[in-house]
Formats: sequence, structure tokens, C-alpha cells
Amino acid sequence: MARFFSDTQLDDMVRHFDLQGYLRVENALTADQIRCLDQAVDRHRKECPDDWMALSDSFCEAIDVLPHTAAFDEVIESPLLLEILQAILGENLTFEEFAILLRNPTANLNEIKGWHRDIVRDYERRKEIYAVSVLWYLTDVSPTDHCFCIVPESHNRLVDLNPCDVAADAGVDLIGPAGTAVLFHARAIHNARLKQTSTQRRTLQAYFSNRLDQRTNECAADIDPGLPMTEVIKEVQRRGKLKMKG
Ligand SMILES: O=C(O)CCC(=O)C(=O)O
Repeated sequence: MARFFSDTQLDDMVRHFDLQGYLRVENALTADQIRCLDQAVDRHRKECPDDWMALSDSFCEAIDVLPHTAAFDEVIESPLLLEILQAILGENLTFEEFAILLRNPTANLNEIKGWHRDIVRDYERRKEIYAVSVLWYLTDVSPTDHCFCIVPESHNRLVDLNPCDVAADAGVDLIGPAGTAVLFHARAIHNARLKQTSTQRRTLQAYFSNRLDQRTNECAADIDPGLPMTEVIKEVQRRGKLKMKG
């Protein structure tokens, strides 16, 4: 296998990820890849308008993308990212889910999701969450753009922190130029920090896990399969918030 990083660099990245619950990798995509992927996002919006869900006025997401196009396969199969993911998750690394996330300019800075952990939204089941999520920024995310933010160590040392008790301005903003990848432990408490003057942020997202562990879609397993996906996502959020409040 091609080696993008030395053993020492990989060890440092794994140590940072294990301790903090996240890792920022600049230049995870080339300028050519960013351009092609950006065009693929535009194509998907035009050709599959029904795949897109508006979850709030800033948040628009497409989750059933892969059956329609192979344009994003190279991101999921990125040898550079797989090298890091394998160092973190081991030989049983497996791909789980893919989505496109758009964060549009908005005057409403109340983020719909709020501080949360992914997958099993039930606070009591937080220790079951073992997936790693990767966000690839297709647009520059400057300090004045909507950004992903995270509470360091909340996947591990601060695992008993309840998302309901996290102050709105807490956490670390993860900004970076287009092409930056952000890896985070799905158990780490995170959110989107919305900014008044943001341009549209375009992000690709994939979840990876260990193939022997629980699958990431288990949290929606008992929800009526006839419900539109927007409603399923809202129901998962609603249940999670209820559980967090006890
Ligand atoms: O758009 C963002 O930065 C937040 C994403 C998020 O909350 C999630 O992936 O669960």
C-alpha cells in the first residue's frame, strides 16, 4: 500500500485523535478534486432534487447519493484518508454512510441540531458509539463562515458530559481551506457554529467504523420505514433531545 505518512506522523495523528476526539488534515483533496467534486454536487442537485432535504434554513443535506453517481467514490476510497483511518480503526475498517451537507447563509443562527453525539442519541448509550466521521470541506471555511465545532475529549475523558450542559459558545471551531478533512469520533460532542456573514459551506461527509461493531444506522431501526427521511432525521433528533433532558 502507498504510504503518505511516516510511522511517526501516523502515530502522532492517532495520539491526537485518541486524546482530543478529532483531527484536522489539510490538503486531503487536490485543487482538481475539489473542482470536480463541487461540480458533482451541482449535478446532483440538478439531477436529483428530491434527494435533498432542507432540515433548517441553513442546513440542506443529501443522503442517498451513492446509488445515483460514482463521482464521490474517490473521496470515500481516498488512499490518504484510508491510511489515517486504518491507523485509527485498524484492519477491520469499514465504510458506513455518505452524505453531502450544505450550510447556507442565514440570519437565524440557532442551529437545529445543537450540541449532540452522533448515531445513538440516547445519553445512556453513549459508550456504544465507535464510528469515525470524516468531513471534507469543498469550500474555504474561514473564521466568519459556518463551521463544525467540537468539545475536545468528550468522546473519552469527558464522556459523562451531557450535551444539554454544554454552553453555546463552548468547544473548538474547526476552520480550514477547501480540501481540509476533519475526522471526529462520533461519540465526541459536536455542533455547527453558524455565523452571521457566512458564505455557503459545502461539505462531504462519510462514516467509517470497525466492521465488527454496531452499524451506524441502528439508531433509526425502530422508526416507521414509510416516513420520509427528513421526518426520520427529525425523529432521531427529537428522541435524542428527550433522552438527554432525562
Ligand atoms: O455541519 C456541521 O458542521 C455539523 C455536522 C453535524 O452536526 C454532524 O455531522 O452530526
